[in-house]
Amino acid sequence: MPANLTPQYLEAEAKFKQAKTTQEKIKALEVMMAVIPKHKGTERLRGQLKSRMAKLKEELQKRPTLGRAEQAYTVKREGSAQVVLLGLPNCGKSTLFSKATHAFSEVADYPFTTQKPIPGMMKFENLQIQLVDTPPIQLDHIEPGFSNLIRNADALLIVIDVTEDPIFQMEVLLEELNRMKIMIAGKGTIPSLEVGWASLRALLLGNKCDAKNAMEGYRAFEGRFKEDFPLLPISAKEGMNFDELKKEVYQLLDIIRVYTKAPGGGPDLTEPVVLKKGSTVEDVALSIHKDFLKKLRYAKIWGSGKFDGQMVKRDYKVNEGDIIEMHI
Ligand SMILES: Nc1nc2c(ncn2[C@@H]2O[C@H](COP(=O)(O)OP(=O)(O)OP(=O)(O)O)[C@@H](O)[C@H]2O)c(=O)[nH]1
Ligand SMILES: [Mg+2]
Repeated sequence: MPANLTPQYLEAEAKFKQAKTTQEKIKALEVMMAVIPKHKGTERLRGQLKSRMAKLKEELQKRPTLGRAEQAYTVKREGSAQVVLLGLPNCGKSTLFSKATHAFSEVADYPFTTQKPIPGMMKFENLQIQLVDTPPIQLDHIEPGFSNLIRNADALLIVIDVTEDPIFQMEVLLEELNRMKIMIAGKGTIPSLEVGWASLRALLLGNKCDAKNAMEGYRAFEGRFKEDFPLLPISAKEGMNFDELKKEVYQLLDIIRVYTKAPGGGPDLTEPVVLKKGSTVEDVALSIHKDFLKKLRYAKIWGSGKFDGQMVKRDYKVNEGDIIEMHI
């Protein structure tokens, strides 16, 4: 018997899939349980939802309430994505952060200047991406909450000072991430992980490339890690390669921008709809309003290698830059 899931259900399911925290997952699951059609065809699915809910609630209870240090590490997400900076003391995280976001974070020539995460917004074309400056990673001591901050991010920017044994710095970072059960991947597909592990995309930044003899350090670093990660030589101080940096961050995020327009009107190219790669016309409709998703019959699309104004179905996969006209 077919399940005949309703648009409301699918919408809640999409939210569930995108949920980052246990609370968000529970909220979405509650909606899924409330709106799922109650007939024989959904019996098994309803059972699965129920046991998923029980597991999530258990998870929530097991977690102790947040201590002060953990609270300091909770950063409210803003903009199209959250990207966390990571690096050893003095590598130039705050210099990069301040330059890229115009938000304030203290810079000093001594280590351990930054003591808690600081969010700021980086503009890239018509998007705002949140960057989070962080205290330095140190060997064998990770503040409570740091691991969650990293896990909840959409991607990482790993900052390395190329004038100070860059390969060693990267090894220390990989070791500490490993201790937190966080695997970073740059290129290719992310392998499936054991329970309790998280994976994130990372871009490696070889910083201080303006300094004397810095490029030698960068070359050695690049030689060692370029197979596995995207990397870029930068100077946070001088803003070297910042345009490239923003582009690479965008690529790392695996997102696309599409634009909507009303029949007869033009698109607003300053207001992109930001979606995960692989999203469909239905996801675009949902991002406008859930009623839209319910009523949507078809869409017309400009871009996508299609001829202009081609009619497409609800499950059509949209591409970067597409302009979509919804018909209800
Ligand atoms: N030459 C050069 N120096 C830099 C660059 N970026 C940062 N620095 C210097 O490196 C020192 C540390 O910079 P910060 O931005 O405070 O480094 P941080 O990684 O935030 O340091 P912590 O907060 O202590 O972890 C300062 O003296 C900066 O001026 C760069 O691109 N080139
Ligand atoms: Mg700092």
